[in-house]
Amino acid sequence: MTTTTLITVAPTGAESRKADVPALPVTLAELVATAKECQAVGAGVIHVHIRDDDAEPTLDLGRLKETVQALRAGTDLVVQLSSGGAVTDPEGDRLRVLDAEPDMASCTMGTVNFGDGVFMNRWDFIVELHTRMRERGIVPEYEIFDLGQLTSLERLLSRHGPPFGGHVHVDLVMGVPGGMPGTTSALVSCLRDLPAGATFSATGIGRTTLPVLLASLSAGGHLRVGMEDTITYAKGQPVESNAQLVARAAAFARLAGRPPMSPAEARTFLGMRSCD
Ligand code: KMH
Ligand code: ZN
Repeated sequence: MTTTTLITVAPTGAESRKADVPALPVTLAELVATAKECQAVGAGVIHVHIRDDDAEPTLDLGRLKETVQALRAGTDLVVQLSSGGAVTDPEGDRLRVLDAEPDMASCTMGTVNFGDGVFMNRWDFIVELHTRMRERGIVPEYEIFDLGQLTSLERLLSRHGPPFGGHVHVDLVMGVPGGMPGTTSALVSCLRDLPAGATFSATGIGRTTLPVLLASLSAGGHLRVGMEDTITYAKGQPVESNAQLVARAAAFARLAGRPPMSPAEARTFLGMRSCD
């Protein structure tokens, strides 16, 4: 078990609407301001979805490049772009995300029902993402929405080799309607099937945020929090900011005796080349 905790902030996502969630960061200025606040209170990695001028999700390459540059200029955070996008995004656009040259990108390990939609991740598409990331020196975060996706990860690694940097880091995304539940027992079930030597973070969607956070910490795991995953801080209390969620996660991590990693420590932990 590491003596520190990796905290990833997922500030925006592709699902909530700005009109419904005014605190959601959707412009580049809002995103960079959020990133700075979150780094100050304990985040090491930022998982990024971006929006267009109408605050709708987009995978526009020019905007993605601008976003990566602005986050690098304004923070030390590890910049992880979402290759998942929105459930409506075509595979070609999702692969093109890598052209923005982030430090990391997400790589989801299978298809899953996603609320009323379907988050499609065909095997050949997964292999393509994994392979292109390695060719370009981008570290993947393998996103796991259901138990069987860990078996797919094992198959991917055994057939197509390790990721860039050699370290396997997994994010358990729990409590999506259609995926595994956000419970301690589901998290413990996943541990059995983690690839040897892999580390994991976990995030619980909606009301499963706190149970998953506590389960992950107690199991030696790391944390992802943010308004991509929950817009309610406590019952009847909307999230005020992403930093509020990161600060709470950092406080729990300190209580658990594993304080937050700095961004530099996160880079080493994830097997990344250092930023210069
Ligand atoms: N927005 C979801 C459909 C990822 O970022 O890689 C997919 C998602 C996963 O959020
Ligand atoms: Zn995402």
